[in-house]
Amino acid sequence: MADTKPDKPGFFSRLFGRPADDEAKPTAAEPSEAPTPVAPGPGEAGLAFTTAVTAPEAPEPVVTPLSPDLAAAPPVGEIAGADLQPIEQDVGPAALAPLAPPPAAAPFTEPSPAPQSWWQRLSQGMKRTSSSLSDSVTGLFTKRKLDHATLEELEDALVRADLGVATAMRITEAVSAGRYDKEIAPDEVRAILAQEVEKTLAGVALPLVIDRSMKPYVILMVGVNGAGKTTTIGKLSQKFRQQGLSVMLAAGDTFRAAAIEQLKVWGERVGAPVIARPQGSDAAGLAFDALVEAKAAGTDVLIIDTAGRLQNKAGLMAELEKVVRVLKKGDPAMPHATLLVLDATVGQNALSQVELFQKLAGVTGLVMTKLDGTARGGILVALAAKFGLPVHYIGVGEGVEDLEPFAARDFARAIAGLENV
Ligand SMILES: Nc1nc2c(ncn2[C@@H]2O[C@H](COP(=O)(O)OP(=O)(O)OP(=O)(O)O)[C@@H](O)[C@H]2O)c(=O)[nH]1
Ligand SMILES: [Mg+2]
Repeated sequence: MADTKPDKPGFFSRLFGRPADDEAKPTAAEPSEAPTPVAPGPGEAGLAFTTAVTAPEAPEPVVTPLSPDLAAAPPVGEIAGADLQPIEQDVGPAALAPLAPPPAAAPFTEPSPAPQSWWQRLSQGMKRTSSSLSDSVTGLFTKRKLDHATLEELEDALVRADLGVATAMRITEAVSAGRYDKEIAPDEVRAILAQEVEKTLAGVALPLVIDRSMKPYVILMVGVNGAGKTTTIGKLSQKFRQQGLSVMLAAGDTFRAAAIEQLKVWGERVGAPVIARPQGSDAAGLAFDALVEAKAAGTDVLIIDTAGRLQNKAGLMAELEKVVRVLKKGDPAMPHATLLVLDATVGQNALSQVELFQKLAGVTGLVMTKLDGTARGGILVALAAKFGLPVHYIGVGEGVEDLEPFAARDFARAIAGLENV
């Protein structure tokens, strides 16, 4: 269909060969020079403050005959000196935490003598989920005939493990089929569990395919605070770079200075330029600038970070919608992928997060992080059954290799506590 709006010359029309409307204006008006210097991070500020507070000259020891105990006490200067150390040590790292490179330093340090395979990391990471399920199965099926009560208890255990009612019922039915009133070994139950989970997941385990002809293929990362968006961007960038793709990052979390710094650290690590603006800048404008830069540079993949947002922050919600709108004005197919990053530890809450972000930004795929250290990994199965959205990657740790494409069979066997045969 022909666009009948009058053409306005500007960045937008030069870039996309069609007119921009008012949304793109503020962006076009602002320069896109990057990276923009950002305010000193909280780590630096924290250190400076600590030094100022904790480095007074020790006062002259006061010699008074008040108490004989004082004679045994260390001089005041020593006491003050002793106090300085712990304060500086405590405050420094704590203040640096948001800025410190994520502990994902593995590829930049000496390789460990026996590097773990992905299966090892996955199965170990998911130990808490699998052992809580496995314990229920062992408890229920050891030397016991399959009866109605056992099946109900199994269903309850599966629901408690966050697998979702529909999947729990399917698994229970599969376990009972032809075995009623017979003994069934826990291992058999685990094998059926794995089979059924795999069936549920098979349709959603889809790779994220980068269309190299896009230049840039635009990926928007969304999710609530702390879900793992920025870390996942770093891990993904590393993967894309290893595939020979050029990557540009947009520090669209303009909310926090530390978030911009965190992305810059990742950008440096993986060799991806980072487009940033000072804290508080318009995120949609930044996204647009980054798009212009990525196009000009012929970049393969542009990944846009966004601020984590909570359901009650209407302003941040509106900002995300604006980012999507501005990108769509460039090309209705943009963003080519909108990845919702979900933290597995939130369990059932992940379901409402999917609904919210689907409405807000049109999620095209999921990444589930923090499957390590939680017993709630079953939520991924419930998500698959309920939404059928592609699950592209899962994360089982903070390291750069702790993110891998999602594979239904591996996940199903890991959750059931089976070996990978
Ligand atoms: N254990 C574990 N930690 C993870 C994983 N993915 C991310 N993290 C950690 O989760 C914390 C939050 O990650 P971020 O990437 O900063 O999260 P974010 O979504 O960008 O957070 P905001 O910027 O506040 O919205 C960091 O300490 C990460 O190292 C994972 O798969 N496993
Ligand atoms: Mg972040």
